[in-house]
Amino acid sequence: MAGMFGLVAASGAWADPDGAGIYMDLCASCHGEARLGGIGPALIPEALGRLRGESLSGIIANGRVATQMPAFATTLSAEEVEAVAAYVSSPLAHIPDWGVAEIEASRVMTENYLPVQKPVFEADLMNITLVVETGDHHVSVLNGDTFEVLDRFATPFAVHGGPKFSPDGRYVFVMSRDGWVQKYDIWALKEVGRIRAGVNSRNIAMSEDGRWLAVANYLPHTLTILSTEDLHVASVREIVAQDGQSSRVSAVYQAPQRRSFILALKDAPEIWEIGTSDDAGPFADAKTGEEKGVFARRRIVVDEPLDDFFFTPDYGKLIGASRAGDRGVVVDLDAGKEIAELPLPGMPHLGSGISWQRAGHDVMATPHLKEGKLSVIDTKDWSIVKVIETLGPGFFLRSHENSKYVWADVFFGPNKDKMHVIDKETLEIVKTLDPAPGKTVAHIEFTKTGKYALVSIWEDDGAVIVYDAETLEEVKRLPMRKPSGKYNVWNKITFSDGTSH
Ligand code: DHE
Repeated sequence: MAGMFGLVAASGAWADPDGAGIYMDLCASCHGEARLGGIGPALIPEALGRLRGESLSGIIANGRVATQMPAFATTLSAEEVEAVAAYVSSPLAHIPDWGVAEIEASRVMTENYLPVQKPVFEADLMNITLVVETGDHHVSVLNGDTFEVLDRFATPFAVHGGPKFSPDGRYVFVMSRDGWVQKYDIWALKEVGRIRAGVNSRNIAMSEDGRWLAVANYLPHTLTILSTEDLHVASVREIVAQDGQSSRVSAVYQAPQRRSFILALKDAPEIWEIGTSDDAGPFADAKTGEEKGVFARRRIVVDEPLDDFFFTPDYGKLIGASRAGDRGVVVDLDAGKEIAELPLPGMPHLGSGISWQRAGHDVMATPHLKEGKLSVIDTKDWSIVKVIETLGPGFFLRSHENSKYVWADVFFGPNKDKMHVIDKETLEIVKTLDPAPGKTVAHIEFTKTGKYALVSIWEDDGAVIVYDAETLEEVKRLPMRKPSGKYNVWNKITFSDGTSH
């Protein structure tokens, strides 16, 4: 690439900016000739959507701090930068093959990795808490009692969604938007290996028995199922609706009691349920018999595509968001049909929904991405219990069975630095925290017993703030690089009340 650079600099700018040509000369060696990524991320519209306000041409011209992305402003004219930006923003001419062979070929196992007989550190293994740091693509492994950082490991570029722990909490799996799945051994504090399960992926889910990890893909239109043991490919299933329509998978969820994965389909009015064991259970009972075997699929036909699911704690029902983002649709998973509708204007973010018991009733709460409010819903009769006004639209909610409070961030707008603390009984905001004026303050996780609540200052020179979850006083600030989600082993593997799944 250096030689190519010299040639270009010596001969001046390209005569007629040819984005594709410039890409091949300057970008392909890191981002791949087919734009599917290499040492740099994939440069395709599906991946670039996440830039969230950062300008693509700005990144090409000025580079990216703390990455290997150089600044091209001295090599390329403004028109040439725009031409490359336009080229990488254009859809791929064809969806690349990414089947069993390609996925298997991408697997890289860590050479010097050896399992250990016991953890290489002293700590309560159930109180380990991971912090995903998206600023420089790392995960910090915290001792949840002392908040000491036990390890900080590099992840693939742009991790999204919650990492998933094995049922015993010993291993964790992390997924990036470019479809890489990384397996990490918490006892050994070492990466075990990684594999690219999709070209552009959404999230992952662990089967109830811990044997399988499902990866929801946008590109190609598939669900990849990996063996958690050695990351081999167990299944790549194409997603085709009954009318022949191919669909992206918006998300995959684990339904532990049903021993199944539940899939939200982006482009088809169907919900899929895929079994993860042959045993009897709600999934096996509800299955129509159209397919048999461990990954048997069941289709649940709905009126329109539904996205972003909240599940009742028994995984018997889900609420999905309508495409218009103005209502929630309740689906009974056993009956396999829609049973209710709820008015939820302002784009509910049901995936962040949490549930708890209030005055003998099961309730859930969801933030809305386009309105400053939280809807609290009775999950028996699907009535709206209360709409809580907030200082702006929020993204994440969290509570814990031992806490009196729900914590809700204000992710968007001028009050993005605020964090509301809400009483679970009165549904009143009891305190609004403002720990880092002007900075985004978001996402909450509790430690195992609910004693502390951990909150992110979501900035490159950010921090995780540890609060006493009862007094709401700050206890500690741990410097972190744009910390996003935090995940406590115990809360996740026990499906703690108050965590979104
Ligand atoms: Fe997420 C979880 C979808 C944008 C950070 N996000 C999820 C999940 C889904 C989802 C389906 C649940 C997966 C799981 O944990 O298994 N996210 C979407 C979108 O559709 C949306 C709105 C648009 C998109 O770009 O895909 C979106 N998400 C974002 C962001 O812009 C965030 C704030 C920054 C980022 O990293 O991209 C973001 N999403 C997160 C985080 C979680 C998440 C931190 C895990 C939350 C948890 O506590 O479990």
